[in-house]
Amino acid sequence: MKPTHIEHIGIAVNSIEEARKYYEDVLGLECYAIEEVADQKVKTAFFKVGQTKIELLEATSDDSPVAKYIEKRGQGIHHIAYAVEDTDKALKNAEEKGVRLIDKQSRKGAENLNIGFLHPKSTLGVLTEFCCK
Ligand code: CMX
Repeated sequence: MKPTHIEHIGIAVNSIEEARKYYEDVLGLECYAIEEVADQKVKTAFFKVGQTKIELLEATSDDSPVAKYIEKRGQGIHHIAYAVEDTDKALKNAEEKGVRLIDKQSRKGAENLNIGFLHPKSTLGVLTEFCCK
């Protein structure tokens, strides 16, 4: 279940409208999509950097995981998402190796990907996502 590449890096921000200025004006990247993921209580904005994407995450409610993250740690890198061939198989494989899962089964995330999270307490403090088409 080796990941093929880093699909995206999720970055928690207070405001996509404010944060995108840095990605567009300083880094020269283009925001190609803005999408709300109601299930995850976030609004997302995507920028491509080669094969990898930057995903800005803005909370859409006070109990959003991103709102809690910013409250505790401030804005910054929130998670790393690895592209895998099969998210459910990758989750099962991680669980068999003793990793605590947040998602026992994949669910739909931004861009209609099948996503699943591993708990940061089991992954050396880095919230880790698997995703596939
Ligand atoms: N990275 C690293 N550690 C994190 C973290 C993150 N993104 N989010 C929370 N933690 C840490 C907390 O700091 C806390 O550590 P301490 O106990 O040492 O203080 C611990 O994990 C538990 O956090 P919590 O705030 O007590 O618990 P939560 O109820 O916030 O749950 C988590 C944490 C990771 C289970 C929850 O945020 C979650 O389910 N995340 C996955 C879903 C998600 O983040 N969705 C948004 C992105 C959607 C997308 O990309 O589409």
